Amino acid sequence: MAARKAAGRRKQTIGKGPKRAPKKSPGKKARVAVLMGSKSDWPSMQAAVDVLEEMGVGCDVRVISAHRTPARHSAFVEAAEARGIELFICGAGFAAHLAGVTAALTPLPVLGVPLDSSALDGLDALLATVQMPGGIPVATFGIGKSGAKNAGLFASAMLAGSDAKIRRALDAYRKKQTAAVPERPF
Ligand code: AIR
Repeated sequence: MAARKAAGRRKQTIGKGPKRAPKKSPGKKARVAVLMGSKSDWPSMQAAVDVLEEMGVGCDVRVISAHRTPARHSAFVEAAEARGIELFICGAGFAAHLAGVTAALTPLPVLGVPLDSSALDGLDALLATVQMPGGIPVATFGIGKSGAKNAGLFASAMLAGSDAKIRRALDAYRKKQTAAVPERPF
């Protein structure tokens, strides 16, 4: 039991550790892999993990770079489906090939999040992620944190079709969001 807990904690460690490690996912079977090209992407990609946690979706969070760690990338993606991963969320900045190469390595759905870490404010990553050649699809979201948040919500919605618990959590999320919008701006 203690060993399992420790393994769960290890799985959530990114580099030397994010500012706030995801809490709920370690106990849950990971259904979504959240990949990011660098530890420096964590402040944006945390938005996806926060949403998945709120929806009760277990996730496996990794730093994997299509350019800097290609062997880690292919090993992880090729083993993922057998481990129970059902879809990928991939966030990267600059010439962002993480989502596209992930999609090349697996038929599982890949959601791409372009990140605004370069001098081009994410326009480079957006084009690199969205402009996939026909045959290898990547569902591409908006640039940065809001794109990561929406990718987390979209992933949850994909899983909700066959999981009533996630569907209820999504309904509650929408209700709460609607109730939080004031009628007037003053
Ligand atoms: N990156 C890392 N390997 C491939 C890519 N595209 C991206 C990361 C990050 C940016 O390069 O996703 O957004 C800068 O990374 P770093 O580590 O230099 O801060």
